[in-house]
Amino acid sequence: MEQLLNLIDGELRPALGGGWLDVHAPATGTVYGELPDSDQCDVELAVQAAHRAFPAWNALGRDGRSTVLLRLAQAIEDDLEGFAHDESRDNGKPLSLARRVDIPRAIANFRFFATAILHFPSEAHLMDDVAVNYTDRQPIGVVGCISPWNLPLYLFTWKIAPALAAGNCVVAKPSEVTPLTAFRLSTLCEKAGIPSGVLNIIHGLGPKVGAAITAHPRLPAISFTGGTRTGAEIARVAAPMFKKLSLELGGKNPVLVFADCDFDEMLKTTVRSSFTNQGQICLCGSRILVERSIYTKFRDAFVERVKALKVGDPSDPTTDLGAVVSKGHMENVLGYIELARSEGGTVLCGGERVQLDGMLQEGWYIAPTVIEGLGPVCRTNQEEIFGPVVTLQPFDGEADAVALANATPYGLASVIWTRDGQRALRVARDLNAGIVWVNCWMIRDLRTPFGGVKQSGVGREGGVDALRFFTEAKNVCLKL
Ligand code: TXE
Repeated sequence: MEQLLNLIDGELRPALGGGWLDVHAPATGTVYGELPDSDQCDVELAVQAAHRAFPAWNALGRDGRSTVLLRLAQAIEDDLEGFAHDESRDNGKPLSLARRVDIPRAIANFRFFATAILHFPSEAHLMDDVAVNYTDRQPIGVVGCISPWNLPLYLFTWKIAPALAAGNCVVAKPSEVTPLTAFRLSTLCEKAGIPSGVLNIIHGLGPKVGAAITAHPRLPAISFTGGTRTGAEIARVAAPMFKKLSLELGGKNPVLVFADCDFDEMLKTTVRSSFTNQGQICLCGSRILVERSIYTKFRDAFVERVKALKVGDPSDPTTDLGAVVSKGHMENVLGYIELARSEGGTVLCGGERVQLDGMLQEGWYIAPTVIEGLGPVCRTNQEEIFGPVVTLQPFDGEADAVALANATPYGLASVIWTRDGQRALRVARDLNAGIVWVNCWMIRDLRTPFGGVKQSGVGREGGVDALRFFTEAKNVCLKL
């Protein structure tokens, strides 16, 4: 049994209350470890430590902090295999995916913000011979970061890296469903030179630890990634406290396939954008909208490719889909497949739990599922399922495609497949989304603003947007 610990004030320690929570391996459905069942007392300890550590961390300066974060990035890279195995075991995703995407991106997050802070621009405004203004972007002080289970280390570091680089100290909470790589990271901090109290990692339940972070009066900013419902709860608590909030929430992302697209490239990429990480990425395309003239051709070719995907042992290099993250989530996704059937949908492939054999027979596996025959307003096409499930809908012309694409309460990401450049520009302009990919998916430049509109969240992460979120702008006006 692995025993995971909190990191508070530079010390790895259990919860003050002494309680423990089970952690499961989705591939086998078994308990592999336990994590501290922390509560507001542990959060209080961490907040005090972080405030004590802040002056020296801020005084270290951008160069000093950059050096420490680069050392931490290197320490993760030196242990990439270990982190990848832990991430796969904890989340159920294929080891090949953790090795190729999750851990390299966590390393890149630290390296990106360790250098971005060195070039973080500020402004001056000269008023002829009257005065000169400069904008001083100072760190907020101590911030709260709460992250989800789908890309555990990738999204955990996406928040703490800019927060730390900007000079803040952090009280962070990884998901209780996938705590392992955050714990592994905490064992590297001291050697990397992260001073005690600068980064504090508290494990435990959302409504206990996450809620305590959200409500803590000495955490003036909260950066959250997770479900829209939880995001609304965090906003309900934080808004009357006038906290600064970054909310990266759910999505119901459309993929618009026009008849003039590069069919083979589109098909290959659309299988990826549908089922990577078992469809558990907020950027996955779950509603595929196809121009009617090629609908049948697309449907038959797509279903054939999906049927060929291998659901299997995450440690097997030939596996395309591993296990979904928890028993509860598996049941939730299977429930949505039943709902789709009851709403009149036709399941073209998948649609059920996959029972593997041997050690894996109790694992939480779902066959990649393609559904057609549902209109835009049913629950299946309105609600985030966040599993290996996509729906197909035909459209007639550009205006119909855009209307269908925008017809949900979400607005995070979207994909357009067309060879017509003018049409790509027009449709990209008209889509209610924070991110639009044209003839590609998941190409990520960390300098770009990342986030969504409507119920997909508030604010933007990435690049200067993240550094501006984790700093406060002060206008200083000097009379000449
Ligand atoms: O997220 P939660 P979950 C969506 C997806 C998924 C749904 C729920 O639809 O099915 O969200 O997933 C902490 N106060 N996305 O359960 O509950 C919790 O402990 C403060 C999309 O993982 O939002 C965890 O650390 N914190 C998303 C974090 O919030 C609370 C990625 C996320 O948990 C809390 C993941 C509370 N009251 C899920 N309750 C994306 N945009 O990528 C929970 N938490």
